[in-house]
Amino acid sequence: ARIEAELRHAIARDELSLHFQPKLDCRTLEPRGVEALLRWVHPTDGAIAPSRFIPVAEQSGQMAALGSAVLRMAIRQMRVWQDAGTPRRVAVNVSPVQLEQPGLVQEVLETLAAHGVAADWLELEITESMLMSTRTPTLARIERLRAAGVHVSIDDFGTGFSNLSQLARLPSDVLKMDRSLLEGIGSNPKAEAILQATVRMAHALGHRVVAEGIETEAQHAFLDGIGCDLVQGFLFARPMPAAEVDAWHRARA
Ligand code: G
Ligand code: G
Ligand code: MN
Ligand code: NA
Repeated sequence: ARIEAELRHAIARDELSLHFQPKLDCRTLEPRGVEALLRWVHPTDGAIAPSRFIPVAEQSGQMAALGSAVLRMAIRQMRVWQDAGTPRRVAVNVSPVQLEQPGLVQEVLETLAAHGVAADWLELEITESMLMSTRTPTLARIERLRAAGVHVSIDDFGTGFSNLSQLARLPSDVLKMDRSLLEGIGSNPKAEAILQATVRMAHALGHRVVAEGIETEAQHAFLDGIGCDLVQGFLFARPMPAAEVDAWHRARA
């Protein structure tokens, strides 16, 4: 209840910010964009994890406002990167509550236009379970965003109950394999076979594949061997404030 009340002030008091975690080409390790991850630093309680406050926001009717604030912060940062001559694709996590808002498409496109950022620099991450349970109007909204050039990725793939054949029906461009799928690499041949089949099927259906939560060289080597496109994880870079992302890029150049 206290988190709920404090969250109402967090936006106005400027306690929210975004960190950005790089995604890299699996083969060449060239940087290929970032995922925006919300951070809340409360003035007395310190950092509060999104896994604690996002469910509270969803249950207390605050997720639409919070999601709007995240979109504005992300697109503002995209403009800063664009002006600096270092445009980066930014992936923003979107909650089911936001996708149910009839005004979402207009909001996203207007915010991009207001900041002079082209739609195809923006990616929206939507969880697998959300996409599977979604209703027709929501799917139509996602399709309109894609038609405007926004990329859509299926987040946390492998944690839901979908099978690979359902992937063909989803309005998406990118599949993000959940980090729980990577745990068997090097020890569980069946888990490895599932990863390989997932990449092959995703490619056959026209999706790029991102593996997230990579922590070891062995995981990276295996994923490279099965043709995974992009990688993201602590092995390469942690989520960081925008200025640290810039320093990270400069250090690699
Ligand atoms: O670092 P990490 O603790 O940031 O994120 C934990 C969880 O919170 C992840 O599942 C992530 O998708 C979710 N999350 C982080 N930022 C956002 C956000 O801006 N919006 C939504 N809906 N979820 C987020
Ligand atoms: O659900 P979503 O994919 O949006 O969540 C991203 C979450 O994964 C964030 O909490 C982020 O901090 C975390 N994360 C990113 N890379 C790694 C990693 O290599 N290992 C672990 N354990 N978590 C990671
Ligand atoms: Mn995500
Ligand atoms: Na995930």
